[in-house]
Amino acid sequence: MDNDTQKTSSFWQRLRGQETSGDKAELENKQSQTDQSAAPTPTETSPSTSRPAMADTPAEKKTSWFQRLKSGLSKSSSRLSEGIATVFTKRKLDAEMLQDLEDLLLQADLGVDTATRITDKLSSGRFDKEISPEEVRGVLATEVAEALDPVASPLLIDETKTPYVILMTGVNGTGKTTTIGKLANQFTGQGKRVMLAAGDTFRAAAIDQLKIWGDRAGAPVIAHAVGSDAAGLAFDALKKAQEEQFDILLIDTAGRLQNKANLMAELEKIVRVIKKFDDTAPHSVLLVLDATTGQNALQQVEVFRNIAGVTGLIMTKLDGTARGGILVAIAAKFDLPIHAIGVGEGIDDLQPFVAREFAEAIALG
Ligand SMILES: Nc1nc2c(ncn2[C@@H]2O[C@H](COP(=O)(O)OP(=O)(O)O)[C@@H](O)[C@H]2O)c(=O)[nH]1
Ligand SMILES: [Mg+2]
Repeated sequence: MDNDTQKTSSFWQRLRGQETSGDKAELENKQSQTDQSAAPTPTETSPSTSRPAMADTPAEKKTSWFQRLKSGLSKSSSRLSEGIATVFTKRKLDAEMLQDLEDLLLQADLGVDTATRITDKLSSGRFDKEISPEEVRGVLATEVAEALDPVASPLLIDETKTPYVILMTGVNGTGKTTTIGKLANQFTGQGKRVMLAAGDTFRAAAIDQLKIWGDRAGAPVIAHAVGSDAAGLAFDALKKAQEEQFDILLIDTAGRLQNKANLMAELEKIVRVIKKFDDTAPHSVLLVLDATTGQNALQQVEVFRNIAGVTGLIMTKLDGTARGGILVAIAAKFDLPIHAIGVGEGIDDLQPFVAREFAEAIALG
């Protein structure tokens, strides 16, 4: 393993209890020390607000996350399981049942590729044989997990980049600012020094909202006046983050897709300015997608991939939507890593994306 790889850490690993032995030793070490050193490494901007539930044991955390994922996706999964129960009332699998199943999967936003794969799988091995709704859901879970597996990938922070620059993009209202807050909180919870840049300079409310998240997460926010140049703001923030040796800089952006040319020009300018400081930055360009928009999300990936060079996806609002299947369609269509999912408005409601868990939650309920 080369040095860079060693230094590349997954902030999910520790939370998920998959820490390397080195991390584990470090954690145990910390626990055995005195009270004062048991606290996370203090930063200049140590927050007064609460941290994520880092005190939970990884196993507890994992169970509660899976429960929350399951309850979040319950609308999607109950719609699927009720549909499957209605279709598979006869005992022997026939062409009509397969057609009905395909329609059902398409209605659930899973996408043509996955729907066809599932019906092909069923027809090849089980045609004219007895089949139960449970078996169909089992095949659904396996196929969905297979479609998601290649893209489920944690966000890796290369610690040799200081700061590691993350540009957040996406249409207005998808959850960019909220997700920045959640991510920042997880990073500061690990003792990282995080700075936020209020690059959505279009609305005063957007700047204020980021400041509130910055307070909660214990991350200073660099902001300019409303209406000022977003690229200029990104420039100042990166300069400051470099000078003051911050570990991570998260840059918020506006998402006015109504005017694609303007948005493109603005994002390009931000990237150009960032590269003047560090030609390897931005190190991650994340696209935030709102699950409730369904098929629309596919188009957004297309657009932002072209105009912003998106490196990874985060899907929000998977709590309480019946359209969670869209994530499967996106995984099948685009070869882009899916890093995390949003399952609520709270600071702890951002989970790493795990293919098998998601597949089970949506297919088995
Ligand atoms: N239920 C739910 N709401 C979310 C989630 N993420 C963001 N939101 C809400 O979506 C709305 C828009 O979020 P915001 O971060 O302002 O979006 P932005 O315009 O892309 O910055 C806010 O009311 C958030 O609280 C999520 O995972 N679940
Ligand atoms: Mg915003």
